[in-house]
Amino acid sequence: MIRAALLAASALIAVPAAAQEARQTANFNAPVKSFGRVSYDARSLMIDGKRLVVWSSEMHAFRLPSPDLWRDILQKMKASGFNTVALYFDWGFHSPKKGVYDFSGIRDIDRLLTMAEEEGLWVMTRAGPYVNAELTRGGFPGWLVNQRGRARTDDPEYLAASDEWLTRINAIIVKHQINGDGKGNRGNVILHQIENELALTTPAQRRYMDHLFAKALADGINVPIFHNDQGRNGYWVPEDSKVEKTVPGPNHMYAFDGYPGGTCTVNGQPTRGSAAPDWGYYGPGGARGGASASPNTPGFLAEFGGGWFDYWGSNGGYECNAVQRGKRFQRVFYGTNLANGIQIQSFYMGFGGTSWGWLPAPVVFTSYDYGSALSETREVRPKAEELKQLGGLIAAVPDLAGMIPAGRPEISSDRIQVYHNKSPETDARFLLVTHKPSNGQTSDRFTVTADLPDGHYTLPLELDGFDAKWLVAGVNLGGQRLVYSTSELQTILKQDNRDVALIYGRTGEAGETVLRYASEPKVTVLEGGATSTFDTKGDLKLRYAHRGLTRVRISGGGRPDLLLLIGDEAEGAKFWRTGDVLVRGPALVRSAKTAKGVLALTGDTSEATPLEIWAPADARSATWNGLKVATTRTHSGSVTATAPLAAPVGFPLPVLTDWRVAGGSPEADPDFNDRDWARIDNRAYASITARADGQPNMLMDAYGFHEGDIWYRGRFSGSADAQRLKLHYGAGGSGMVQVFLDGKLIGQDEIPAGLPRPITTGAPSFTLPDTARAPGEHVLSVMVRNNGHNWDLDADDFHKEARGLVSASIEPVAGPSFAIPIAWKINGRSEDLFDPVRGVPNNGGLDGERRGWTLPGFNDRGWKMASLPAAQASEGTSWYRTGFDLAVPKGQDATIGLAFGDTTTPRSKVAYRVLIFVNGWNMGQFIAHVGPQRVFPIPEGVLNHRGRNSIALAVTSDGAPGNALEAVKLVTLRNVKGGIPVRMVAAPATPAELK
Ligand code: IPT
Repeated sequence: MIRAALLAASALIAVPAAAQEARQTANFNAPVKSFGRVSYDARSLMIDGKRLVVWSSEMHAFRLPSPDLWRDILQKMKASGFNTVALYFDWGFHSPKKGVYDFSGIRDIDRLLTMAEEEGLWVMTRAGPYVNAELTRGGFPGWLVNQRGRARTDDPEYLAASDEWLTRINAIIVKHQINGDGKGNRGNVILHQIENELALTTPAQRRYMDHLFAKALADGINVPIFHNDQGRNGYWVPEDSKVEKTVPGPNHMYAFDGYPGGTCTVNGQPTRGSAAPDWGYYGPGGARGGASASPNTPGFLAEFGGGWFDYWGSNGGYECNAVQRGKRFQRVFYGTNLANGIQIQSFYMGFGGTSWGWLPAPVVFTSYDYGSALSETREVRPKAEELKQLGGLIAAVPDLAGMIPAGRPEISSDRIQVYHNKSPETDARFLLVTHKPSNGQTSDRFTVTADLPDGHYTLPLELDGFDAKWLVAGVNLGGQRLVYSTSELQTILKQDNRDVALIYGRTGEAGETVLRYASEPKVTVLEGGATSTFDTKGDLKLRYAHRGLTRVRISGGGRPDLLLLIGDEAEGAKFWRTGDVLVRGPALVRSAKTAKGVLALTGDTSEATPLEIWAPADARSATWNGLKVATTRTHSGSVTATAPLAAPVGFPLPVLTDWRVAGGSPEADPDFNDRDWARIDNRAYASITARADGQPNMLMDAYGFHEGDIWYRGRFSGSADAQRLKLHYGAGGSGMVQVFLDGKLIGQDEIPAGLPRPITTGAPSFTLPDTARAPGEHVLSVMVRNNGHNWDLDADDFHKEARGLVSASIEPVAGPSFAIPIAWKINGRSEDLFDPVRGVPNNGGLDGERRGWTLPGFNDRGWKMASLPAAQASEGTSWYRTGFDLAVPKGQDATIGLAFGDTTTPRSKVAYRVLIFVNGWNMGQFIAHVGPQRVFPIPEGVLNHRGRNSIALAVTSDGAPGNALEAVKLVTLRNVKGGIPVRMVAAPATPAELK
């Protein structure tokens, strides 16, 4: 079934050019509401009474099944300038069976929240029960699809189920709240989300929301509670909003989601489809909309597009999405949000990761890279460097929190607009300079004239192509007074009795920075070129071009010494600020800690890298990743390493040989023993899919099988009427069915990708061979590959669409319509997991999975030798296994992947599909003829980087010539020196360890 809802998420919102004229959309006199250490008014969130721009991005621990690496992601987020991380939790990931929950190992949320705190990030928890997130069933557990009452309503059965989950997840979250749990536990959670984009606002939904809200409070949630509206619709605004046409709900704060700015087309080309929307102070205002829908709470985007997901059968949009919603987009769009008073912004995703195993909903394939700032391979993308600069400004200028419109400046060009905001407390200014409309791409030189706190000034500016400038003016920074700068501020630090400031601009562009002094200071250009003038107002004006790195020392004038570093953008990107230390050079700086005079730095290098450090005087020597660094002092108050930091070394990857192969569809054999299989009976039918009258309930979920492959065996008596088999089945995105009669494949059906709206069910017909008409018993064996249940985006029980067989009839081609009786049995992976350590998403119902053929310790010596590419295709499923050793050099962090066939094209000409198991972990699905993914990154911890590994591939084919496994090789996708220690995730290694 094609559903418009599946696409709704990518809809563009057309927005007229910004008017820069602020509307009164917020109640700046709203009283402060306090929740322990967290409070807010209409202007911003506050922590301990201090205003804060919440600058956040999202990660999903369940999409990285190697808990040690969660820290890597959190460190990279922090280093990229974020002060907050947003976390979804996936109910179904923790609950294989009603009443059964697991929060251990890869599901250890307590550990995740502790890590976030240790890495110095605030946390927004988004606990569902429904989350969407391109997860199978949108995060609902498999067993929930058997509930007949409507989900996401106040149906008692549904509420009881969701309470089961909430009781457990809330118990973990409350311990990590900034306000503590009242029992001595405390952490960094500052905001908590209930539900997700519930756009149906019926009375039953209202009662449901009331229930969730009351449940959160009863469970001890004591930070502000919010819900994320699907768009700026005014759904579930706080009761005291009292804005016409909005829907009140039980929330403390109102938040909404938005993904404007276009996505990559199916051709994989970025576009600049729309301008940045004014979803706040400068917007159309009115009854429905963002800040104006909830005038007493700050602008809050719980999700703002930081990329987009990609579909089965696409042309591989992730690199494109990283560009579409990448550098410049971030400056223009995120800046417009900030200017509009969106004081809480979370980018979805900051790190997308991998929808390994059976996590994905039909709308996505295995990779959930998302084009986010941190790639699936854990690379810090160039767009993350820009985020570091923007986040650096937000951290350096606390006055940005709680700003309000300050009036329209004069602009010399009508192709330019400037959002001008001020802090009511300090009068500091924020000037966001964009094209008008903001997706303009012209090159312009112009002036902006404004009454700034220190006087009336005219700023000469440039905007070259799609871009924005985030400028601050009239602001106290450390011991300095910045009158204005046409450069952007990346950071400023106070070290002992001096300030070190880093500003940057586009390469080659002229810049000027004006600082205020009591008397003329001494200006020394230490490196590069800059000129200065001093006037009677006390303004020191520096002029320079942004090229490489210019260093200027300013002393005297009644202020502490200032070292002003002026870089072009690329220079700026080389700097990392960690606490009160500034480091220049490495590809990443993770931490800087001074103890006993030793500054211990950790981080990554991707090449031989010079290192320069500005640190307070108490740091007398330095180490990098534990090794002492010999340094010399520079004339700009820093030290430089006398030798560059070492580059990572290349390392060889083994060629995958010594494959072994075995047949994997024993269920097709007419003599297969299905004694233990469940009989198809007439149990309750909870699906939204209509079925033909008189058919029993054949759906896999009804029998407790929810993920992956499902087998049916049906016995019937041969007769002249056994001419055709008609099936109706559900199998998710690019799912399939294979049909065997008496041990021989008689056909298969694959659901077309239907890009970008996945088709999820099929109704094929198969002509039965003559043998079906021979008298006696015949056995039909049917395998359905279920590529995920639908999400429930529109709260219409879409996740209850049928999976597995809906109906099957054997009938004559012509003549009276009647069906031959079939006695069916069914088998799959049950709710009692045989591998609870790897958990819910890891396994489906293949015979080889149950036998542990996926596991590193399985003994395959009895299997036949094979080599790849496979010479011959086999019908049904065949298992290929091999092992290999890795020796990634110590102290290096690499991402290694598995690549199938010709990686220069998204699709093979031959048709087959593969479930990829690495050391027993189901790391995804390769569908050769559908694509686009053919390289599968395997995280360290699942992969043993220094030792033995095993691969098991379940290859499913129709057996036609050529439809066989292509070459499989290991590839290094990223390699740096540094990283963090990663242990192997403990999990069963041999079949004997399975339950
Ligand atoms: C929004 C969801 O809240 C989130 O879970 C995810 O699905 C995201 O979209 C897309 O990746 S839904 C919305 C944009 C209508």
